[in-house]
Amino acid sequence: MKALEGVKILDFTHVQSGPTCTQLLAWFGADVIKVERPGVGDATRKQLQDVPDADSLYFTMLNHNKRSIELNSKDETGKEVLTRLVQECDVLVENFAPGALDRMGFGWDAIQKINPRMIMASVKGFGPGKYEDCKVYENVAQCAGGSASTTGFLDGPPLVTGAQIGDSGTGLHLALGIVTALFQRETTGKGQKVLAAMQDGVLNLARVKLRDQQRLDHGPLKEYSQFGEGIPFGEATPRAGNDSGGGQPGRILKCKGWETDPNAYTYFITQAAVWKNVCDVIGRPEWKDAEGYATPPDRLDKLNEIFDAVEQWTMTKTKFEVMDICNPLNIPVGPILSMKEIAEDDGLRATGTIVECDHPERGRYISVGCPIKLSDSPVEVERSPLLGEHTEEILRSVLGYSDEDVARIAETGAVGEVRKEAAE
Ligand code: CAO
Repeated sequence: MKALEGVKILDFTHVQSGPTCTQLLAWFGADVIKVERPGVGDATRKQLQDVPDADSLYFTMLNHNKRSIELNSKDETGKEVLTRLVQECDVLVENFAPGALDRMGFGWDAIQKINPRMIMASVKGFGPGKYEDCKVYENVAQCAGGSASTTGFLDGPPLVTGAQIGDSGTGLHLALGIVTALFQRETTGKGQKVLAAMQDGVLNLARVKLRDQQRLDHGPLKEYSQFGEGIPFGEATPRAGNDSGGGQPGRILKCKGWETDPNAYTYFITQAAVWKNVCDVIGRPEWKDAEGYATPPDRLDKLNEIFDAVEQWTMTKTKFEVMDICNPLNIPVGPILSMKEIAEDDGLRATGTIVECDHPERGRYISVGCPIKLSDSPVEVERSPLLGEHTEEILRSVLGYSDEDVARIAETGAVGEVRKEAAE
């Protein structure tokens, strides 16, 4: 028994944000039926292809445990099938450009008429307002949501981050909205609209920077390195390099081998509670009680000097040795792990966070499994579907179409390849 067993998802998502959401729901046990344009499918199937003629990793890593049906939703017969799917499913998830679903004839009013219990969940770039009609991709959201302006170094341009907080981050927000709406439906018996705007999702994740924006009204942000460097603050939350986002100062510091290994670094936090341990470890015991160093506020204007001293020590150790020495002393540190190291990490493989899948076209590939672990709802990661792999199965087993119906529908070309097989 899986947590979402029995829940049927009509998955109209594509690219990254929507597919992240429906993949999570599939891992929690929902039956996710991915609707794709006949012969074309999700555009990511053919983007960043590394194996000729095989679905790309972009696609396979975002569409595990789903079934794929080819369906032209603009064709009359396609609309008939889609109407049946809306009747059968609990949730429709989509991340089309604004207005696309209405143009198809399946906007919120139409959906409610067909199935009042249906939850309609959407990712859009922006919420209602002046930008609501814009198409949006990951980095646009990072910029519009406040992340880019607060990422990077003070003397450099705004930066986007490698973590896909606009796409995958918004997918996560949407998934929470969907299960919440399903929970409310238990009481009301009604569906509802769920909207996760990418700008809102990014801002939610960048919340601490809006906190700092308001703190600026009351004086400089003393935990930012620029305070100790005597650089005045401007009107907006500045970029803070690798400064810690919280009240405990931290930095990325070089470790042994940094000259040749781009990831020989550690994150090191001089947490107030373990200041004395930090002083002992780095060989500066005199700082434990010295005037100007003993308390956290005293140290705020000396962060560069302190972290330079810590770095002199970390440069004599590998990033893993730093971890081995600091962890028993409760000093929070973290090695900068490369994607290669993560892919080979036994611990992540043991927990199912890194998995391997077999794919008929591309062979074996590594993927990220479900990052959320439920003790009573285990996850078995299955490969992504081929385009239209389950068209016939869905027409028959989910929608209950007879042989004659399948042949009739197939004949129109509205459902792709099954046409030939069923007509024969
Ligand atoms: N059958 C028939 N038509 C279909 C179909 C199907 N099964 N599936 C999609 N289509 C049609 C849509 O109806 C739409 O047609 P119209 O423009 O005539 O209404 C068309 O395909 C293209 O859809 P789209 O506009 O969503 O796709 P795009 O490539 O032009 O834009 C994107 C992509 C991501 C910019 C846009 O979908 C968007 O802004 N989505 C919302 C925000 C979002 O999720 N962005 C992140 C994506 S991940 O980086």
